[in-house]
Amino acid sequence: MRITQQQISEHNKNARDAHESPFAFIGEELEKKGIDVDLLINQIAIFQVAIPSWALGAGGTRFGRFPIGGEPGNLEEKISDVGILHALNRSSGAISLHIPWDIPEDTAAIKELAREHDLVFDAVNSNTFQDQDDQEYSYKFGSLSHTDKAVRQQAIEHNIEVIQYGEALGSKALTVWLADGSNFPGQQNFRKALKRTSESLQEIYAELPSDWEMLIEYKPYEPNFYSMVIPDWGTSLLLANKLGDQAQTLVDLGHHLPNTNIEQIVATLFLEKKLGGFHFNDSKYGDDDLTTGSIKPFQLFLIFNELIDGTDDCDDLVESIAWMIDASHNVKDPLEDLLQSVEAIKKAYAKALLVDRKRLEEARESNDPTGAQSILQDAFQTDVRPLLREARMRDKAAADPIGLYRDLDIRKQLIEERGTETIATGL
Ligand code: PSV
Ligand code: MN
Ligand code: MN
Repeated sequence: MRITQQQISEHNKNARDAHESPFAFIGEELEKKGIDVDLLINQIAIFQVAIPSWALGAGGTRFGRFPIGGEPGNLEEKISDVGILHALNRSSGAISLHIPWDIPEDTAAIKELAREHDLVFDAVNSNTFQDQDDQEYSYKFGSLSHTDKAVRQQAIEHNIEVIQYGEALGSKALTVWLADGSNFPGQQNFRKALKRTSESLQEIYAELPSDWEMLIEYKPYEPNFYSMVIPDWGTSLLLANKLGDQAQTLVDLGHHLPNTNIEQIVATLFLEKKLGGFHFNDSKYGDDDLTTGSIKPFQLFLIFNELIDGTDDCDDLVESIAWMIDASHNVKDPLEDLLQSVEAIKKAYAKALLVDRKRLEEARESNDPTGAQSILQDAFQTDVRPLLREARMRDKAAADPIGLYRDLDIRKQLIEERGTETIATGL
């Protein structure tokens, strides 16, 4: 299933009339403020967000799963799904693999297939939070932190194997998320567990190619509900600092306790040159993995505001961080949900680019909170949708990706191709 350039240009021809006047309006408004609109559109266009291979099916919860039909049954079909997204928005040009959920058996063929869809491979993710059929030791009581050296060794070797797969595919980062921790007070020796984790990570780090990064994710609870070995950004940063320059912290937006000031964490990590990547999603209560921007779009904007505030060159910023989605889709079509997430991320980025930084800094320096708030609100409340649409149309993507997805009845075609029984591996 592929979307043709002709389908996109026909769709765009029909969309052009309705697009022209809102685009002209915002263009004029921004030019009046001295903003170079072409430059802005270019900045929006080059921003790419990686799609996780584990979020292309209906996720479900521990209470039930409601398959959507036409789910990708193998890695080739997952790449094809991400290809559909990228053809529609030209903003999802990378895929992030979770191994062993998605083992690239023939790496050369998989790489070639991705190239045909104009996709590259983003960070590879290891999995030591589930037991696999052919595995010798269980991760029930942890992996890299386990009390038994043999279990730790098995988890270390798995991570090294994941790096090797990633190398063959052209990835440049390994993301490590550990479910290790304890469910009850007294169960685990905190100090020993952290020390063992640090030592295990050293062994993996030693195998990291020189142009790679190791991204260390943190999470306060789940699946362990009393303690996690890497519960917060402080612990992740501490481990990354011990490892060296190639180790960085990865911020998953859902991995914070309610009301945490995530933008401040982002600012601190960025200042320390230790912010390696994001897992974007949204959350009302915990690690809800909802569509990015569906609950707290202002928080997303504030995160981008910190990043842009902390850099001299936005193109460098876009290049230097691994931008990924990590969401689950219980009731929506996953492909529609992912399109919405990418759109929300790019909207937040575009709005943050509009902040009048000179005036904001003056307001801060003169202790004018009212002025500072107004400057941020002015950018946040700008309707940037025409800019994103223009960026897509210039890039030969669809003016309205979800609209075209629906017009072409892509889900129906996928169901005809793959049936209703396929279940995508992943969340
Ligand atoms: C854990 O909750 C997490 O956010 C990690 O990134 C995992 O690798 C991912 O979800 C998929 O289960
Ligand atoms: Mn995550
Ligand atoms: Mn998570």
